[in-house]
Amino acid sequence: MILIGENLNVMSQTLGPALRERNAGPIVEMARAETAAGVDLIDLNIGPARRGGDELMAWVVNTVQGITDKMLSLDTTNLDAMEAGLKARQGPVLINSVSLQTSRVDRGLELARKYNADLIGLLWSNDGMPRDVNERAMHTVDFIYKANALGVPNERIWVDPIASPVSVEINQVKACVEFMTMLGEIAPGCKSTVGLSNVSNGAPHDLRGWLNRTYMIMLMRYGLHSAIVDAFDKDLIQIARGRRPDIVALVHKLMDGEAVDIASLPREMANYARTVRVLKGDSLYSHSWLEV
Ligand code: THG
Repeated sequence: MILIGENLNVMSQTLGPALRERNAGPIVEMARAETAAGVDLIDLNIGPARRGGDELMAWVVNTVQGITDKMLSLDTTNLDAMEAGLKARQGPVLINSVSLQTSRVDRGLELARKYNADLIGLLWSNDGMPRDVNERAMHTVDFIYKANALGVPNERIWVDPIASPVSVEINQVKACVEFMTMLGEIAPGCKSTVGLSNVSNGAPHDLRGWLNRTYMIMLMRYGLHSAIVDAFDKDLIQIARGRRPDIVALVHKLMDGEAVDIASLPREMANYARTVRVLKGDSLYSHSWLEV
């Protein structure tokens, strides 16, 4: 599993102001901390950055690329900012992301070709969020057809089915898992990624990791290539690196519908078991899902 650290982002209470003020200290510190935490890429998330995004992205890339040898993921919807970041970058780079909207897709793909970059193909279309697994599959086929025609091969494309919060729509959570089982067939050679923390958006802060980690294991079972993650979730990194086969085995067992006596499990295992049941849609999500 390839891990993309999500923590360098403009929504952060400390890094948002640092980005706006071009205050390099906190940005460098975060990039160093994520590198030390053991992620494979660092996501540079400047948000929509409507005004001055080009200058900002170039500044962040230049601030970070001297202090880490990790691949960089440039995260913005502003394609002028994306191009400025790509120009500044010396080294491997991931475009996060190119969506399917007609006004954007050609330029995004053209940037990937021109700068020899990998890209995340975000399955967001003119109609917004895909409604189910079939729309995700159709969008994927459309996207790789366009990409190939413009000279971008499947091997450079990381498809993102767009994860949504379990507290909002369980069917969308399930659709992403089902999508992973299909991707290899509909898009041979493509990679995949998902914004894992999306699934726990709105959940109590100290409990979010249970949802993120369990969902990661469920998606990994069907070949998830990479994920955008909280770099400081130590348990998540351990699981992604294959050091918790006990947890993975339990999650797989529950995914297969095998009977498990949750009450007899140690607390950590019981928490994973209850979280699988919620993410499968077998029990209803509530903020106290670990207690029931
Ligand atoms: N797909 C792709 N890119 C993405 C997403 C995706 N980029 C943005 C997002 N989703 C992934 N990144 C984050 C970054 C932060 C958080 C969630 C996802 C987050 N932050 C905490 C919060 O908001 O409470 C804390 C913020 C902080 O202080 O750092 O949840 O789906 N391709």
